[in-house]
Amino acid sequence: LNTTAQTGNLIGRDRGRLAERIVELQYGRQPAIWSPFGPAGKQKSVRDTADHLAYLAEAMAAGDSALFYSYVAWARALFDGLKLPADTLAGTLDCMAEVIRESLTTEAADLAVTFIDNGRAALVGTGVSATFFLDGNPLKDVAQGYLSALLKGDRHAAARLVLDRVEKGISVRDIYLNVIEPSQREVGRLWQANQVSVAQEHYCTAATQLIMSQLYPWIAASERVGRRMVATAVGGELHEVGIRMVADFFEMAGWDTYYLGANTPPEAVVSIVAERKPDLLAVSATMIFHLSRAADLIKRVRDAEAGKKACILLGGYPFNISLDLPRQLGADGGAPDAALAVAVGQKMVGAGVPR
Ligand code: B12
Repeated sequence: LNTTAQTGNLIGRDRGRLAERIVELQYGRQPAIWSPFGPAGKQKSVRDTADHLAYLAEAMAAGDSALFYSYVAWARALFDGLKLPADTLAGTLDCMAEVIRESLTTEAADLAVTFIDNGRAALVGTGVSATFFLDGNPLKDVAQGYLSALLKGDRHAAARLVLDRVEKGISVRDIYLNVIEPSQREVGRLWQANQVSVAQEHYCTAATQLIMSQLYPWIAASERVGRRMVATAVGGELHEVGIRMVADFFEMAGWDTYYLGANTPPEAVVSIVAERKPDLLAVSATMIFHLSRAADLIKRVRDAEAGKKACILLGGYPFNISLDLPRQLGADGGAPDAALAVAVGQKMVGAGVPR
């Protein structure tokens, strides 16, 4: 029996060996691209290829080829930024399909190659991703000013920009969704295009977290509604700004929130759910290769007594690519941003989602 999910799991488990073989094949085929990188470059290619396979495996495990398509689109923009020849990634996908055909049964390989071919479609077109500072954003100028201050290393100017607006009555919700979220996404895009350094991206994120803390006097002021929520990111996940925003939006809607931040071990989540008995558990995952951890966490929470009563929301980057994914992974639902997370959460808890 070869289901897509089983084949994905097989590829995920065997990705180290498959990656070695794929790189061997590709180095033989495209020596002009690869030989200048030497043995150290070859080791790095094996690691990168194992990463490609991890994304393929998770996309197959979730049964959604859009996840692999989006990853190939992302990798392509990254490779363009690094000025790697245009056919590099196409060559990797060809060798990947070939090695998978050599290694798996025809039936399983057909399933995997369908996903790979879907990914290949992301290599058509320009590959340049557009700015996150959109014209329809009412605070576009503030967002641009905020990021440009941070990229110059001036977090005080960035903080002042935001605090001035909040003092004049712009809501923290608007600052979060129209300034901080697009600015963080834009810095990611610029990093991917090789236009800002890893250090600059770290600085922007650290400064942003500091600035978010300065907004707490406006966040904690709302009337309580007698609902509890716990917010966390899955084990291994280092992205925490999004789930912190989600927790803050619930706080602003009057919920009592318990925010655990990034990289929380599943046992810790299970025990805090038992202790706090929340109405809702919000789980965040950004990296596609953490999707199976999200599914595992949800299962563990549901298997425990207190977890049966909590509604579970799942969100983050991959869930904005594939909207059915939260339910597929066992959650009660998802939402693409912090404002909608509250709307969905309130509805679910009010209605008591049947399971
Ligand atoms: C800052 C950052 C980091 C920091 C995070 C530090 C921290 N303390 O948070 C560090 C340096 C650790 C990091 C590491 C990595 N990162 Co990073 N990172 C980012 C960046 C630039 C910003 C993240 C952020 O703050 N976003 C802003 C928030 C507000 O948006 P959000 O997370 O989407 O959250 C909103 C919604 O998704 C939703 N939501 C989120 N959670 C939940 C939960 C629920 C329940 C619900 C309902 C909704 C919901 O609501 C939120 C608010 O509206 C993004 C770019 C991006 N597009 O986001 C890249 C990005 C996510 N990272 C990326 C990568 C590749 C990595 C690394 C693999 C890099 C590396 N080679 O090491 C590692 C992986 C680390 C790991 N194991 O987790 C890629 C992912 C690409 C992909 N195809 O998967 C991105 C997109 C950058 C890029 N453009 O290439 N990163």
